[in-house]
Amino acid sequence: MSGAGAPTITTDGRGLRVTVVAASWHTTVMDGLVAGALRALVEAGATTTLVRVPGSFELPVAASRAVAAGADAVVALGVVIRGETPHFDYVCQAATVGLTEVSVRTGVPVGFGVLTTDDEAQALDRAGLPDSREDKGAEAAQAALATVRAC
Ligand code: DLZ
Repeated sequence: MSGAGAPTITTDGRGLRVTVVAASWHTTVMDGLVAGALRALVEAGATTTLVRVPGSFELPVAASRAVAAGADAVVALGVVIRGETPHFDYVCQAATVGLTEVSVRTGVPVGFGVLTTDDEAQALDRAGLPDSREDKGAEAAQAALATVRAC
């Protein structure tokens, strides 16, 4: 975990089936997020499935279906960059509320790895790429595993 006040958590994914649901907008950033999440899950010993959807708006339904198919945890990854239209707010709101609803309704942890940034540079800095400061894909994966173990 990174950022002010972030905890240090250890994760054990052995015996867990984890589905990564990932949007496809902003390819370079998404490549970093997906790679970081899968790396963290494999290092923790989890079994992984990757589901790609078009945009972050579609993440909640993909998460819901993953839970219905038996996932022990879901990691949701997306990038929404503020534009000059209100679309940013609608997509962010739909993804955030939808993923929260899936998690609370089903009791299955959903790691939230949806970046909502003002520009692409901010997103690249959090994407787990070689020049990034942070790896939000891996952090979302670790949070999902830790929540399974905590509950
Ligand atoms: C339409 C749209 C826009 C403008 N921006 C993004 C974005 O920055 N990130 C993202 O993941 N998706 C974006 N989308 C697509 C929507 O999430 C969705 O796929 C479409 O509205 C179709 O349902």
